[in-house]
Parts: sequence; C-alpha cells; structure tokens
Amino acid sequence: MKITDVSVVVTSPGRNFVTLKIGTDEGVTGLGDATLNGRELAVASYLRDHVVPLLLGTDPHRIEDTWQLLYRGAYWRRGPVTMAAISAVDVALWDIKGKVAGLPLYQLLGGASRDRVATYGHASGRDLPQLFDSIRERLAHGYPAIRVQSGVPGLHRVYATPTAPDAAPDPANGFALPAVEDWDTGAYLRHLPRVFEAVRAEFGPDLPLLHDSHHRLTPLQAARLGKALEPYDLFWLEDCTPAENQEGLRLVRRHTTTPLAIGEVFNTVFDFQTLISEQLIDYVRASVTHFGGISPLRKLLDFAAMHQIKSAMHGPEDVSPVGTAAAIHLDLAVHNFGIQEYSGHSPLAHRVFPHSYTFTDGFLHPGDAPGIGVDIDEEIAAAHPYQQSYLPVNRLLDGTVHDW
Ligand code: CS2
Ligand code: MG
Repeated sequence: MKITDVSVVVTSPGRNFVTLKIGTDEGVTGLGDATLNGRELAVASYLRDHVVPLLLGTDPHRIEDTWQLLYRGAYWRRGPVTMAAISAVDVALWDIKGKVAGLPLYQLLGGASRDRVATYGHASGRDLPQLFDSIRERLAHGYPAIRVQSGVPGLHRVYATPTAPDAAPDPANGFALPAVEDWDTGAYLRHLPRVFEAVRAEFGPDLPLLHDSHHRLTPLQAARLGKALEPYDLFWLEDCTPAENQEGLRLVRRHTTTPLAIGEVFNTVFDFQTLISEQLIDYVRASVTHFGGISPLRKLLDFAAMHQIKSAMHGPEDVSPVGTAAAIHLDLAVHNFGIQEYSGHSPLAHRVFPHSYTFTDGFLHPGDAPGIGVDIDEEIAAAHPYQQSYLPVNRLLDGTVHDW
C-alpha cells in the first residue's frame, strides 16, 4: 500500500480548522487534525511545503517509523507548529489502518476499557446569578462535571472563555487584531473562593467542579489559591501557574491537596518529565492534536499511569471534530482515563465533519465506524474559507502584558 495524494484543507465553519487528508493507491483515505488556534496557516504551510513531499510514495502502515522520521528527521524538534503537523499525519495513518482492518481505532489500541467516556462542560458568568444559570444549563445537557469560570469585580471580561459574546474583538481593531482583556491577580485571588463557596451552597457537595487559572499565577499565588479552595473539594485546579517552570509545581504541591491538572499547551513528553516523575500533578491535559498524535500520547499516558496520574485531554472548540474523535478513541481504550473536556462544535462544523461519535447525557462514545469515524465534506468546507483570527491578549491594570 502506498500514499498517493495528500491535501491540507483549511476551513472556517464558525472557527478555523486545519485538516490533513491522506489518500492511498487502494482508495482508503485518512484524516488528521492540525488546528493550532490563532496560528493555523503556519501549520498548513509546514504540512504542505515540508511534510507532504516526504509522505508521497511511502507505506501508510508504518506509523511509528513515519512519526520518528518527521520528529527526528527535521533536526529541529518540538514546538506547537511541528507537533500539530506531526499529529495530523499520525492520526490520519491510524485512521487508514483502522479502515483497512475494518475496526474502530479504539479496537486497535487494546479495545474498550469502559463503556462510555465521561466529560465536563464549561459554565461561566459575570456574576453569581449568571454563573448559576450557566451551570444549570450545562447540567440540563447532562454534563456530569462542570468547569466554573467567573467574572471578577472591577474587571471587564470573564477570562478564558473565548466564545463569550463580550470577548469579540473591538470593531476599532477592524476585527482582525486580538481583543485586549484586563487582569488583577489580587482581586481574582480574593474573589474566587467566595464564588466556589456560593456554588457549593447552591449545588451541593456532590457535583464535580473544576476551575482553570489559565497560567496566570506565580507558584506562590497558586499554592495560596489551592489551599483557599480546599474546603470546596475541587475535581481539579487547572494550569494554576505557567508550567514551563516545572520545578515551580513543587512549591504548589507542598502547600495544597487540591488536585492539579496541567499541559494543554505542552507538546512533548519532555514538558511533563518532572511533573510526572515527581508526581507533581494529577491529570495530564495534553491533546491528541497538539501532542504529536495518538502514538506519543499513548506513551505519555503509560508513563503517567506509573505515577497514578490520569488523562484529561484538552477538548475546546478549537480542537476539530477530527481531533475530538481521535481523543475519544484513546479515552475509551486507556486504563488511566480521568475525564474528557467536551465543548462541542457549531451545527455547521458538524456538517463539515460528519462523524460516528455521539454525545449522550454527558458521555461520549466513538461509535463503531472503522478508523476514527470522521469524514469531511469538502464542498461545504470550501464554502467557508479561512478567517483571520487571534486569541485575546491580556494586560494588567498598569498595561503590562500578562499571560492570557
Ligand atoms: C482552555 C481553552 O479548554 C480549556 O481549558 O484553556 O479553551 C484554551 O483557552 C483554548 O484552547 C486556546 O485556544
Ligand atoms: Mg485550559
């Protein structure tokens, strides 16, 4: 079997997605997600200009060898652009292998370790009444666990919620430049425990609650927050501090028993090395799409399992239905599954990417179509071309750029 044609589809059915499509001489095709929010075209070029020529004529069954060739053969390693591109190739090849075998991908990964995949959904609000409504709405959709993000008095935006209407770029920027948000760490640290106290009082002790600090705190501030949130029994506190400084997590860990989740911006096992081997976190947030694909993520999760650390794959709207499907297969197969983030996609995105996976009462299942079980409607995709777009940027009240 040989790879005969490879194409990159960039489409924007509500938001931008980059999809790799690998075709073979036997007519079997595979899809992979290469979407990198805000930097999509860099990955599209990396694939078209540098990866496609290396794939043509090769055997699609040699997944590990192709992965190693793309990772080691480039000489320049790691980084989100490279690893999103390699991920798309890896997933497309697993998709082809599944289709040739006539089996859904999870069967090739060892089969189902559970019947269905538990998810968490996002709730957010400027103030408590808005937040409570949002939580109720998520619960009505069946979500068994809820991520709670709240406005902070004195700040203009509910942070880390890019789809909130108030996060749209200012028209004065011509809609092309990033929206600018404001931030005050002290106000946030004082306010957040009160939010969780109110949410627990309203929704009771049983509902699993999560929170994302989105890289905004120093290790000391993160330690203080984790400790202050202990009475509210969080499922996890996410990205409490920028974790490129892996050693910083030792300080956080010494001071709090609030479970920690980290890693949606990481792209190789080396980013997790200290965090996992010293058991400084409880959940790895790496996604199939940004971590180089199914092959390396499965290895990472085996490494994590040795330290009783569980999976918690990143699943925002900016991971396409192709990347989402790949995640669900891995979720179903690995033993140390924790939870899957699921934000869903627009009805139009579901039409561009018809899929076998289902979301029922808060649980996902990949379905039993061979491969990853996702197709692409290239006609609808072409009718919705790329739109320039950026994630917001964040500034402290004195104007200093801060982590978003
Ligand atoms: C967030 C993401 O899902 C999450 O936990 O941190 O929404 C993140 O902001 C986006 O994926 C950035 O593209
Ligand atoms: Mg996050």
